[in-house]
Amino acid sequence: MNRMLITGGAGFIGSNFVHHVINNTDYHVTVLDALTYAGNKASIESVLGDRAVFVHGNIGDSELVDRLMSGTDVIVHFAAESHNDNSLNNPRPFVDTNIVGTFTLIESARRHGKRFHHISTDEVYGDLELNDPNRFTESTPYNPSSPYSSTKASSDLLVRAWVRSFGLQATLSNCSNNYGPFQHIEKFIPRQITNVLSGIRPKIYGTGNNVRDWIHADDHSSAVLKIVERGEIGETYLIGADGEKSNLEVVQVILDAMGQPTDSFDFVEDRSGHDLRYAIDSSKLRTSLDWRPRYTNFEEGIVATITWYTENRSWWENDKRSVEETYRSRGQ
Ligand code: NAD
Ligand code: TDX
Repeated sequence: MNRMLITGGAGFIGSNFVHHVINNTDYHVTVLDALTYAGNKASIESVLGDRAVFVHGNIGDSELVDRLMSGTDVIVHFAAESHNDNSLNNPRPFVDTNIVGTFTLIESARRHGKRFHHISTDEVYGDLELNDPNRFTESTPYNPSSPYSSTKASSDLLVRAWVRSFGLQATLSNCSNNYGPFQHIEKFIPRQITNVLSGIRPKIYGTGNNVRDWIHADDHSSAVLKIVERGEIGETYLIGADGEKSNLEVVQVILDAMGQPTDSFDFVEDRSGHDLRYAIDSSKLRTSLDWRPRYTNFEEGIVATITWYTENRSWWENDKRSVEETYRSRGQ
C-alpha cells in the first residue's frame, strides 16, 4: 500500500501535504488538481519527479477518476472550493466540486474497493459564543452557516453514508483554520501580510472580535498522515492545536512582527452570516493516535510565514491587484 492519490494537491493544504508525504514517507504520489484560481502547480514543482506526478483534471470527471483510482491504494481528498466569501457571491462551484465532486470520488473508490480519507472543516459545526466553555467534538451536531460550510457538511454526510451503506473504507477529519506557506492571498492571514508588504493597511471585518482556532498546515499534514495509516475505518477525527485568537489579535501579531504600529489597520464591511467563534477539542486524535502539534508558538509560526511571503513575492504578486479590487468592490 504505497501509492497515494492526492486531490487538490496544488492548493494550500494539499501542497503542504504533498511536501510532507514526499519528505517523511516512501509513498508514490499522484496529484489530481483542476488548477482553479486557487491552485498553483509552482507550489509542488520542486517535488515533482520519480515519486510525485501531476495530473491536470477535475474530480467530477468520472472517467479520469476511475482511471486514476485503479492505479492507487489510498485517496486523500483535499480538493474543494474553500473560500467563504466566494461562496456568498457565487455558490454554484461549491455545490459542483464539494458535493458532486466528492460523490464522484467515493462512487469510484467503492467500485474499486480503495481506502479513502476525506478532508473537512470545523465549520460544519456552526459557531460558538465567545464565552462558551465547550469546544467542538466529534459528537457536536452539524449546523453549518455558509454556502461553503453547508457543502462541506453535505460531503461529510455522503462519505459517512457510503461507509455505512456500501462498506466504503473511509475515515474523515475536520480541522480548524490553517496558516503557513502557499496559502492563497484571498485568505485572512496572507491577505494581511501581503497588504503590509504592498503598502496597504490590513482590513478587519466587523468588530474583529471573531475568534478562529489556528493550526500550522504542517501539523494538519502530520495528523492526516496518522489517520490515513492508523485511523479506524468509519471514524471521524477533529484536528486542532489549541490556537484560539481573535482576528484583532492576529492582525496585531502580524503588524508587530512586521515593524508596524499595531493600530495601523482598517475596520471594513462585515461578512454576511459571519461565524463568531470556532474551537476544537482534539482529545480523541491525541489519545487514540498519539498525535501532537509541533508548531505551538503562534508568533513564531507567523514570523516564519511572513518570511515565506517576503521571500516568495513572485508566487503571489500577480494576483494581488485583482484580489484587492474584488474586496474593494464589496467594501472589504
Ligand atoms: P485551496 O482553495 O487552497 O485549494 C483547493 C485546491 O483544489 C486547489 O488547488 C484547486 O485547484 C483544487 N480544486 C478545486 N476544485 C477542483 C476540482 N473540481 N477538481 C480538482 N481540483 C479542484 O483550499 P485549502 O485551503 O487548501 O483547503 C483544502 C481542503 O481542506 C478543503 O477540503 C477545505 O475544505 C479543507 N480545510 C481547509 C481549512 C483552511 O483553513 N484552509 C481548514 C479546514 C479544512
Ligand atoms: O480580510 C479579511 N479580514 C477579516 O477580518 C479576511 C479575508 C477575513 N477576515 C476574517 C473572517 C474570519 O473571521 O478573518 C477570519 C478568517 O477568514 P478566512 O481566512 O476567510 O477563513 P474562514 O472563513 O475562517 O475559513 C477558513 O477556515 C476554515 C478556510 O478558508 C476554510 O476553507 C476552512 O474550512
